[in-house]
Amino acid sequence: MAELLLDDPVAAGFEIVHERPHSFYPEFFRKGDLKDQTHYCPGCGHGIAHKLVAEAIDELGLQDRTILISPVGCSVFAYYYLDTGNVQAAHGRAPAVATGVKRAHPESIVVSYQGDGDLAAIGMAEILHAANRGENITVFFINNAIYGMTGGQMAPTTLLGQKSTTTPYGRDHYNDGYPVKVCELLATLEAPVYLERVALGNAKQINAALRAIRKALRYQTERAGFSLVEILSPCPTIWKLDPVAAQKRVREVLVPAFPLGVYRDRGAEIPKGETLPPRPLPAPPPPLDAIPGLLDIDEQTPDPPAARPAQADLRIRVAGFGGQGVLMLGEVLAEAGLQLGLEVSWLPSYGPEMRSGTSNCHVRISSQEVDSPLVARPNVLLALNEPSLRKFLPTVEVGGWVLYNHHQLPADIAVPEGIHLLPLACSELADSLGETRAGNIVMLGALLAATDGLPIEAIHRALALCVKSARWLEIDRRALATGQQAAREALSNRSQEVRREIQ
Ligand SMILES: Cc1ncc(C[n+]2csc(CCOP(=O)(O)OP(=O)(O)O)c2C)c(N)n1
Ligand code: SF4
Ligand SMILES: [Mg+2]
Repeated sequence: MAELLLDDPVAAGFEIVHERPHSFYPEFFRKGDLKDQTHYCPGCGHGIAHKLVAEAIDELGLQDRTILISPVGCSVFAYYYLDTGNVQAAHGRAPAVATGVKRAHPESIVVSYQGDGDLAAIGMAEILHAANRGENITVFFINNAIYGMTGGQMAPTTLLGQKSTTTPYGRDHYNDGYPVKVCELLATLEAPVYLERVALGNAKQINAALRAIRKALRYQTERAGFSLVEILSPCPTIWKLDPVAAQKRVREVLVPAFPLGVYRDRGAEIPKGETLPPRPLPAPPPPLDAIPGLLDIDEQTPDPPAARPAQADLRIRVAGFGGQGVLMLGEVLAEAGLQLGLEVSWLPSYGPEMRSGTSNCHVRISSQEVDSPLVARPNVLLALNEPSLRKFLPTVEVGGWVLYNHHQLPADIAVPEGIHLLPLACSELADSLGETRAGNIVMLGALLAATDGLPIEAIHRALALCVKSARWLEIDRRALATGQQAAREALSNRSQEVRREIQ
């Protein structure tokens, strides 16, 4: 009989008046000795809040549409309990993740579930901006006035005078500021649709919490916009109280500090009989074939040349001053790699100054997938100024090439053994063409002459794509040819010298 009761009580003639929400997994698995417990301490508000959320999802029939974003905190494992879609976000970032999920799947019901450390400390920017954008998501904010998971540090909502591991003498507003009232704060914003604070201090409060949770979810189904329900919640373990005393503390200490109530309800502002206007959906994206036109891209991209190098592994560091065209030179190289059908990456790195600060970029051009865009050991260094040469020369791989923007190296710099060096006054050569700033492309021409890594046709195609002005394209083409010519001469003079030395 006992088995029959458990397996199918309806068949046994019983009427089910209350059961575990279907939005909960039938079983919660934990390992070893812990298998009969949830992750939560006895009397923890998270368990109650989970159950209310699961019940509301059931009642609204949203289980198959709901995606829960779990936080970092004691409820990090919310996905072990709620049988919905689940994503776990980095500490504080749940509203940003929820935004992405909701925008990608507008018909899903996206729930961000967060503690007070998560939402109001590290995640304050995320929640403010998601609320301010009026994202059509629902946030359940579990305020237990402490960092539970990490052992009781002060949270933004910790009360004045409350002791925590980081406020051992009690929170003092001179040092630690005042408790942050999240509902009141968000109510200063235009966009939120529904903000209510509830509590888990007794059965009556818990019932009111369920109503608020249900309403917040319903508003999302109506595309009303951003809702947040703040839930004052007991944390018996860190508060060092038994579960009953912890609930009492919610009623007698937390509620007076964080008044319960509705801080915004656009639904209530709508006259009776009318419904909330649905939040307008964003304009649909333009059709794919309209995008080149919108971005002003010439669709007649040349066909890639047939000869894709079978083996390519160029790890290039381009470095110089801001304004020397360092990043652009890297872009042209990467674009040339693309033109050859190779795998490429381009990673810029520059100081805050717009001009004359340092600037460098990492370029990889490879016949294999690029595992990392960082180039720590380049096999090509294009050093457009002396500080860059000094900084990056020691990093160049043996067998690699170093091109330096001067006709000779500084006297105190010795080229490490096995490194090919080509000093060439690229900016001066560009100057003779009437544009000092084309020194970067002169150096590119020199690189083509020195190595046979990239065919010139690919560079021409890349230049045509990267350089928008016809005047500059013309200058760059001449700069490329000048660099090639000058490098060939320099290299041939050098080999004659070497031959002479040998004779
Ligand atoms: C980026 C980052 N910073 C800090 C932490 C450490 N950390 C984990 S949980 C937590 C606070 C949790 O407190 P709360 O959000 O209030 O959740 P509760 O455990 O009280 O439910 C912190 C600071 C982390 N995991 N990641
Ligand atoms: S430490 Fe507090 S918040 Fe965390 S599970 Fe225990 S009672 Fe809940
Ligand atoms: Mg907390």
